[in-house]
Amino acid sequence: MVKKLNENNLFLSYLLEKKVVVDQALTRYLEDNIPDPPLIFEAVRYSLFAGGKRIRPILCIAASEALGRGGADDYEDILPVACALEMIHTYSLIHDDLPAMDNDDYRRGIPTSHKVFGEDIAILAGDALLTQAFCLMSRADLMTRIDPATRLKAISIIAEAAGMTGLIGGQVMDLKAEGKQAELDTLYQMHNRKTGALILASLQAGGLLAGADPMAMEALMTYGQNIGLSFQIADDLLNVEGDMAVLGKNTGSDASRGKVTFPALLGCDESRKLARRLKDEAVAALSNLDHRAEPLRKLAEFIVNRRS
Ligand code: GRG
Repeated sequence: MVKKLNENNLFLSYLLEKKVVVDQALTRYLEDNIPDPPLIFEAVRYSLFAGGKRIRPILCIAASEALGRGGADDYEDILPVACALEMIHTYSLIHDDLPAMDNDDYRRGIPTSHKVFGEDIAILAGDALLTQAFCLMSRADLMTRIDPATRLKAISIIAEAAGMTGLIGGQVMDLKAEGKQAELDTLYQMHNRKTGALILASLQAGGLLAGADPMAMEALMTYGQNIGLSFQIADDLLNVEGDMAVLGKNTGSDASRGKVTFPALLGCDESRKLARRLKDEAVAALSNLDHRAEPLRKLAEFIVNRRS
């Protein structure tokens, strides 16, 4: 019991430490380029620093660390990509909250971007974040120890995950499925793209920058596919059973919009079991990696048990 508590505290310190590193890097990269007029910078800053958990950048860093790349120089090489992942994720949330999509008033415990800045600036803030992510990953003064072909491959993996075959395609499937019956297979496909693609890309990019061999990459990808889906199931469950005050956004919205979700299709208990099974499969995929993959194992637990 005491050992478990200590392990949990250690992991929470790990998450906090990485979040601070990512937040500092995001501030640095953003302030390298303050635009005129500053309104768009304010809108970007507002959403980027609204208290996100930084799961995707942390997964990217943890994947690289699992392969032995956890030194200070390694951080400098990985942080532009880790921060770009968070920028893309934040853009997707801003756009997802818009009246034309999910029409949400709160995100991360504060009013959504369009509620504060208006729809026009919220759309542009999302666009700016998406563009900025690719500017950041292609900056010649950063990631100087990574060979150009590897960097290009990482950018291409992330671009595909964000694009029509990934996030955007998944979002279109989600919007068009509202109010309709769907099979479990369609739900898997939709969430593998909408939520899973960027999570998988975070692990692939982290592995790639750390020089993963094919076996290690395979392990990271299997882990990524399984936690991507379990992340979405946990999110669906939080929308049914979560505490609004902890979540920082409204609950019950999926049901009222007629969204196709895992709890709607399988019930909460079965969905929870499925999330745990996927988590176990994710952890099992890392069996050939040593103790340096421990944060990834703990992250899988955190993702299915999170309250926000
Ligand atoms: C608009 C192109 C476009 C895509 C939107 C990501 C997405 C697709 C929609 C978000 C809706 C949603 C709640 C999806 C479930 C999974 C998810 C992305 C949850 C939020 O991610 P967290 O928990 O958020 O990592 P924080 O706030 O911690 O960053």
